[in-house]
Amino acid sequence: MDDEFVFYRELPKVELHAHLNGSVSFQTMEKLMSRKPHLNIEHSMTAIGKGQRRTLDECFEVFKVIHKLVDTEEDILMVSKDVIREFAEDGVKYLELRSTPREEQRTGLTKKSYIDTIIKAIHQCKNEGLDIDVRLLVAIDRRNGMEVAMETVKLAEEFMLSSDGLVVGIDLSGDPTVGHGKHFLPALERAKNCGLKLSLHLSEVQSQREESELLLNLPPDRIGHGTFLHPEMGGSQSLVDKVVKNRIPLELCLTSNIKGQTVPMFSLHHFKYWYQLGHPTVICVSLFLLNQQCKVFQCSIRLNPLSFHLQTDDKGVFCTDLSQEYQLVASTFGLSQKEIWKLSQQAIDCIFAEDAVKQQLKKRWQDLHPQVF
Ligand code: 6MZ
Repeated sequence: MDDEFVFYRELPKVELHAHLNGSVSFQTMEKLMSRKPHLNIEHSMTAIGKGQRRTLDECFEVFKVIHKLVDTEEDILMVSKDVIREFAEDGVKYLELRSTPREEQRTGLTKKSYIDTIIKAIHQCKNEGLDIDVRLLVAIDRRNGMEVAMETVKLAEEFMLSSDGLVVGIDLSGDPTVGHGKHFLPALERAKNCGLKLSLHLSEVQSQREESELLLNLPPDRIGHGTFLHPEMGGSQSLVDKVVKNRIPLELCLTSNIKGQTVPMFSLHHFKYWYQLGHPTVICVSLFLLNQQCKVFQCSIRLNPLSFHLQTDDKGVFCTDLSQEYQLVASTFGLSQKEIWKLSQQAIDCIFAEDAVKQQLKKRWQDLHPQVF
């Protein structure tokens, strides 16, 4: 193993954008497939391998296949525990999973037992001593419409009160080309008012500009993707201004955006836009002109009022992990290990768990800090 590889594995990391059923590994898929051989599902139907790409539509077809394989409490328990363990093995110290509660008449699965089972998995992982702190966001799938969205929020509210702080928020996700965000406003407002945090997929595709304007007024606590928010991608300055004014962190998922073809190549990823926006001062610009890019980045981290974080989105479907995502950003945008370290540390401030957890994580990062920088 080379030093680079070891550095990214050992880097303590925070994962805030991980869809449970998109995060199922090859090994767990094997187990699921052997439980349900009659479905005739193969790996090529559940994952997008190296060098492959799909349209976003095709990605959503993949989730439908995975959902067929994960339809009992037993499956959900196994999948959740495996996913948590794999994130822990990848050096993730704090994880926010998100998942859409489903019911399956055939197997007796209910939306409540769906969430209960994920919570059970979180507890079991903790009892097994895994070095990872896990929280859950209950997801609204926009394809299911506004009534289901409201039911989902009510369910999340109940769990927020009964789960000892494990259920912390709501995710709005699903096929971005379906439905309009305005229909979800009442549900999202209710969630916000009762203390659930909001992480919303925004401007994942270009056609969502008007919707993003509306949803940014809530405002959300974090943004998923935000690929088309900025003017160079067909968004607008007013969208960017709202994000900046409210200091809303962005969850950035590079491999997911490339494989889902919403971004044509890594070097054009909007990471770059938000990074450069972090150079509003003369100091940064002059450093940039001196071509001291490392210093510029240090500066941007200190001065940048925004946060953008690297996340996996669907590590199983897109065949990646968080260590790879960090390494990818470093190699694409020329960041040093010291800058990468700061990037991972910065994510702690954007977690939805209470302040005491933030303080514990900051202490962990301090203790794990390498001597070399
Ligand atoms: C929007 C996504 C997504 O909820 O069954 N999901 N929604 N954009 C994406 N970018 C690729 N990736 C995943 O996990 C799978 C579900 O997460 C959402 C979709 O609703 C998908 O069905 P769960 O655990």
